[in-house]
Amino acid sequence: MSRLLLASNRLPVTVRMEHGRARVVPSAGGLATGLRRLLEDGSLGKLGGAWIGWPGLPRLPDDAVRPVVIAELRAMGLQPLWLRGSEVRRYYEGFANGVLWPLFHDQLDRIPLDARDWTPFSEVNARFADAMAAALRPGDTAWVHDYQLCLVPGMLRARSPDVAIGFFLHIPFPAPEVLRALPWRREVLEGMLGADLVGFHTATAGWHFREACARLLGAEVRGNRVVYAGRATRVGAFPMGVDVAAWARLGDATVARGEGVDAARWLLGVDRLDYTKGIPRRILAFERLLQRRPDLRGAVCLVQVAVPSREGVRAYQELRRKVEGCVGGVNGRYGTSAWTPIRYIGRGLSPEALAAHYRAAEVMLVTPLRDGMNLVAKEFCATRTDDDGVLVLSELAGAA
Ligand code: ADQ
Repeated sequence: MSRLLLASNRLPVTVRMEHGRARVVPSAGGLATGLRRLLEDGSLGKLGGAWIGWPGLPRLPDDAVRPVVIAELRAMGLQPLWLRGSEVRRYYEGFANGVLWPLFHDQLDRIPLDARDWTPFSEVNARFADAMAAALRPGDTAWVHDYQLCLVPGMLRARSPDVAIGFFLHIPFPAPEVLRALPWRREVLEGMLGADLVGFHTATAGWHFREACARLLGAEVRGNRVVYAGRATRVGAFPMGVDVAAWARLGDATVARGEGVDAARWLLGVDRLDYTKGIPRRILAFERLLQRRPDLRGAVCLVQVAVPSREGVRAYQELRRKVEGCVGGVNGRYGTSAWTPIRYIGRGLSPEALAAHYRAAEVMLVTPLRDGMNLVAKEFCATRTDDDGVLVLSELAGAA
């Protein structure tokens, strides 16, 4: 039987150490929520498949705990790839999130001048390729996810030449002129071209990729295929969706329980705390609304839910301070003892609580500066079985 073997930087669950014991909890973020259903509805198990990834611990667990965690994960079809503290700092925070993430979101000025974590980045990609090659049997399909593992398809191809490999990028792919800023653009493109099929959320990302292969590698582009080094790679757009029925049920259930009823009229933002999501500008826009429309003061409020992420990266620590400062500034300037203009929730919410927020909002603000897709916009639409509510959606999100 042909099996499916997945690899992503993070597993769909995170292992946390609490008082010497390991606890397994769902991971946050788009990739995890988007693909977790494969695990939950048993599709991965039925395919006899496995999922390789980092369980999110900042260091190796003790010898005493490790076998217990491994057994628990294996029962779920998951295979942990442990990262050492230095690998988390250099491969993950340094290169993947410090260089590739801003570059692929067109934020060139956020790339550090001394980008020096390429070597650990490619070493960890090689460890993933080794782990996949060891787990593969003839006839299996390998499915590699996202920018953190962009070198894996090429490395796996070198180890297992005949395996069918798919690669999916969850974030935008930049225009060739932007990618030119990366000294290792050849390696990145060649890594992705190790796959038989490269998928993006949008046609634009696929077009950028084909153009980059032609201009920066000299590859031949034939329709949606890129021919390079004697092999053809198909490129396609496969926009990711959400579980519409599940979000609709969650939304209806919160209304049935009478939750989310509030005298104020809500504008709502729900994001990972990330500089690509446009949170400070959203707050400035809300302040401008209060300036221009004094009649709305006391009548509307902005509810911003922001779950912290990548807290080890300096840009994210600075963003957090900036957002908290903006919120405090607006509340200080306009708030009264009876009304707080911005209600800020600086942590993650459960799906039930998120659904209650989506249903309570009059206006949903999804205003990223650049976003591969953005699932929040789709979750909002799916919960609104009442056909009410307004979605303000940035044209710079794939979801648009
Ligand atoms: P993200 O950048 O993480 O994903 P997004 O697509 O919006 O962005 O997904 C976020 C997910 O996390 C949503 O399912 C949402 O419900 C959840 N979430 C966000 N804030 C939350 C909060 N405060 N509390 C609880 N849950 C919260 C990346 C890319 C996106 C792409 C996805 C999937 O950046 O462009 O859509 O992967 O490919």
